[in-house]
Formats: sequence, structure tokens, C-alpha cells
Amino acid sequence: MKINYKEFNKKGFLVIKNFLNKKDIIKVSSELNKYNFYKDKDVFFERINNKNRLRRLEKVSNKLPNVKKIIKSKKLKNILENLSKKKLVLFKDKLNFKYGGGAGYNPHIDGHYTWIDKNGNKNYGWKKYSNYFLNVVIPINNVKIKNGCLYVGSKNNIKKLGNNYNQVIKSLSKNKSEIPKKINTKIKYIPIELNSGDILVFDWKCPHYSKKNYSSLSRKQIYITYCHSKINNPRQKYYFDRMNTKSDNKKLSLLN
Ligand SMILES: O=C(O)CCC(=O)C(=O)O
Ligand SMILES: [Fe+2]
Repeated sequence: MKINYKEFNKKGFLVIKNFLNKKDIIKVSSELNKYNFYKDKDVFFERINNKNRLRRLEKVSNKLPNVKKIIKSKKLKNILENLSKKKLVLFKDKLNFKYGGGAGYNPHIDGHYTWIDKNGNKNYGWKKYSNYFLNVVIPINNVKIKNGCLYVGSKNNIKKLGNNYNQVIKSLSKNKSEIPKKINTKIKYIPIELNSGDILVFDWKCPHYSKKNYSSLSRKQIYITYCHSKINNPRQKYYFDRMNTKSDNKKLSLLN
């Protein structure tokens, strides 16, 4: 398999076609069809045409063994560590649904927000856990422009928001953690259409968004975030902090 390292280094994102075995994706899909969402506290819904529809399932690797298998696979870990040239550990993982009519996500940069911890202290987004995060997107069905694919911009665009983490947060926070329109129009985004078996890898500094699902075909994508960790077991700490935050947890989970 030819991997375009140069492109990844330049843009911070890369699509790798046919990276995963389609059969393994089908296994995830059938596991998902059997899953009892209504007993799960890590599930979020959205209202579409006056009905509650699934929006997000968090900690998906704890729930679907076949997702865990993919995350644990040497093949995936190796490619990510070769691309980033860093040792990586799992940080978080979720499945985002987007049923027909489901809402999009406004342009944002993951992990850039402030939150209040259980002692009432202000904390800075994901920065507490690491300085480097890498996302992998795994589609569970074919994802096209019509059913609300992700749009991604190069990581260098983050400089339009500020020269360091705190400056970026300041520019974003004026706008509910979203990229202000004036800056966003200067960012070139690419639609990332993916078929079952393809993956998208993107650096946490890449701006991204997605549109509403204008089709009747649902869109299901798994987002796995790895980090180069400063601390032991950042995943456990992150979810613990999320549970105990004094900020609005619902809002925080929307901010990743
Ligand atoms: O699922 C999508 O379309 C985008 C989700 C996203 O960017 C996020 O959850 O941070
Ligand atoms: Fe995001």
C-alpha cells in the first residue's frame, strides 16, 4: 500500500483507500444493528421531524467488540505512528450518526475550548492531556456529499485563528467555539467522501465541518482520537473529567 507521507505532512490529513477489510466493517455494522441504545448512558439523540434519532454513541470501543478489534490492530496503530512519527495511545472514541435530515456540525477545531473542573478551576480543552492528537475516521456505510460527509481544511489554517493554543481559543470562544465566519471564508475545505474500508486520518489542528444530511441514506462514522500522552491513561482521565465537570456536560460533549 502506497502511503502519501508528503501530503499528510503538508496538509495534516490524508485519505487511505481500502485500508480496512470490508468484512470487518460489516461486522461492526451488524453489531451496531443489534445494540440496545436505550439502556446506554453514553448515547445522545437529536430531534428530526419530531422524532428522537440517534446522534452519537460515545466510548464505542467499550460497547462494540469489533470496534475494539480495529482500534487494537497493529496495522492501524503502525500507520498512525508512522504518519505522526510519535508514540500514540487511545484518547477517545465515538460513533456519529447522521440520519436523513440530521443536522451538520459548524466549522470548528477539535479540543480548543475551556472548561471548569470539579474543584471549580478553569482548564484548557484537550491540552491538559496532550499537545498532539490524531483522529481517524472510519465510515460504517458509504459517506458522500449528499449524506453529509466531513469537509476538512489543512492544519496550517489554524494560524488564521492565532499563533498559539490560547490565542486560538480566544478567537473561537467569541463564537461558541466555532470558527468565526469572517475567518472561515478564507479556509479552503475539501469534501471527504469515503467508502467502506477507506479511512481518513486528520491532525487535531485541521478545521472541519459537515452539512446536514440531505438524503434518506443514513451516515455513520466512527471517530477515534489518539494522542501522544504526557500522562498515564489519558482516556480514563478525559472521561472522568467530563463526568465531573462543572461546565455544562452536554455542551462539552458537543465540543468533543
Ligand atoms: O460527524 C461529523 O460530521 C463531524 C463531527 C465532528 O467534527 C466532531 O464531533 O467533532
Ligand atoms: Fe470535530
